Amino acid sequence: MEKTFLMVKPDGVQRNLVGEIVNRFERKGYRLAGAKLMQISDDLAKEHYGEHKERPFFGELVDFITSGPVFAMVWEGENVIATAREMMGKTNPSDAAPGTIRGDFGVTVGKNVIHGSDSPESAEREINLFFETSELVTYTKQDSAWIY
Ligand code: DAT
Ligand code: MG
Repeated sequence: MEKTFLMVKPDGVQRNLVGEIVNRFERKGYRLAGAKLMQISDDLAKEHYGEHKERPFFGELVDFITSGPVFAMVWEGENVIATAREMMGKTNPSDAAPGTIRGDFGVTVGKNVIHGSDSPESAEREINLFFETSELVTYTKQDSAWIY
């Protein structure tokens, strides 16, 4: 089954949105495989956002993502990578549809509440960057027969 890496950013943690965000993916029918509250180091931030290192906002992005704890998660389910991105909404909350996480809770692109992997390659890279294999749990959920 497909896995993705999702993370409530420091603004989402400070604004008490961890439970709301977990609830959305839980109710959707995805399975939580791992989760932790953590402080991202400068090195990890630069590695995670490496694809943006030449962008003018890179410094601000690293400062922001290290500005407080984040809630890192791995979720599993059919087509979870693309669907989680849909549930998050567009990168800029002012373009994100109501009903999406960024559409409902964000205002500016610099503080857009949540991160999610954008492809199978980035999901694998980001899961390995943030989680040890031993931190991910494989188990059967009793509701899966009512979802699949
Ligand atoms: P996403 O988080 O939707 O995958 P991205 O990978 O293009 O978006 O950018 C990573 C983060 O960088 C994004 O969540 C917020 C920030 N960002 C993107 N474009 C920005 C911009 N023009 N100004 C400031 N921050 C920006
Ligand atoms: Mg991205």
